[in-house]
Amino acid sequence: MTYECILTAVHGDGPRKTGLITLNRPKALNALSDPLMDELGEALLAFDADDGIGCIVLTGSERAFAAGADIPTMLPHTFVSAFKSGLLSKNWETILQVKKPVIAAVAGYALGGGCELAMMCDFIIAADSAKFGQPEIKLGVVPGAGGTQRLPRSIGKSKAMDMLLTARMMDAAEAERAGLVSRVVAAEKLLDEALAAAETINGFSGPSVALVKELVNLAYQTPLRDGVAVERRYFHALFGSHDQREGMEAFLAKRAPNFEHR
Ligand code: CO8
Repeated sequence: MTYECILTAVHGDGPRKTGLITLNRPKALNALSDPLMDELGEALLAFDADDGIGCIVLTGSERAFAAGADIPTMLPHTFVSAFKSGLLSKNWETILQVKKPVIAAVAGYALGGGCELAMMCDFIIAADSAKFGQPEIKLGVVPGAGGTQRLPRSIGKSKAMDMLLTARMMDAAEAERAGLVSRVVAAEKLLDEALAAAETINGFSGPSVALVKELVNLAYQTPLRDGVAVERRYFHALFGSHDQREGMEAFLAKRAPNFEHR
């Protein structure tokens, strides 16, 4: 499949591979136009449906993961036209339908919708050049893809308010201290690190991986007691899988497991 605003590739040597999606509007710092978001939605769903893919890595360029939604597209809208059309692509939240892990590999700017898109991924690996921010307030608007909701859950109220109200950017070191990103690596190692993390995940049992993702996301939506109850049931359920028996037998036999993702 050929796209105009993104690039796709498949990486890895194992039986399950990694789908790599690179945002590719360099002249606009990967601003998230509707055509780009539509292509991204399509590519994410295609990798999610492909049994040969275990994990997805989403990245941008050295200079920008994405500098936000496309400002020229938004400019002419009125409240009524925004409300009636939804304003931006319906594919802004397609990423939330993906069952496989999606790792954001962020270098340079991740601003506005770019920061929101990174936060919709399952975890963020940052280059030391990464800069995160929600500068919508400077444009006379507010975030529209979850920034006011996911940022406080990720880094706490005080830092989130600071970033959202002052529009200041957070560098990679501060983002790691605050828990927004899981690790920071030298910019030139970013993609290798993200692909290596994906490769590790690809080696595990697909059903366990998908259920871990679902359960962690559930933690944001349910009281603790209910979340733990669902976790217990999924723990029990995996004893009906081939891979539970294989994983435990392999451990006891001191050999590598041969997971069949069933
Ligand atoms: N949209 C469109 N074009 C952009 C954007 C953008 N968000 N950001 C940068 N560009 C373009 C510039 O216009 C410029 O184009 P040109 O060369 O044709 O003039 C090119 O990228 C390079 O940008 P700069 O010359 O400004 O580069 P600098 O290095 O000087 O500055 C910055 C880099 C700091 C990233 C600066 O470009 C900037 O501040 N960009 C805007 C950041 C921003 O405000 N982002 C938030 C946008 S609003 C949003 O994301 C809301 C999301 C809502 C989602 C709702 C879903 C339903």
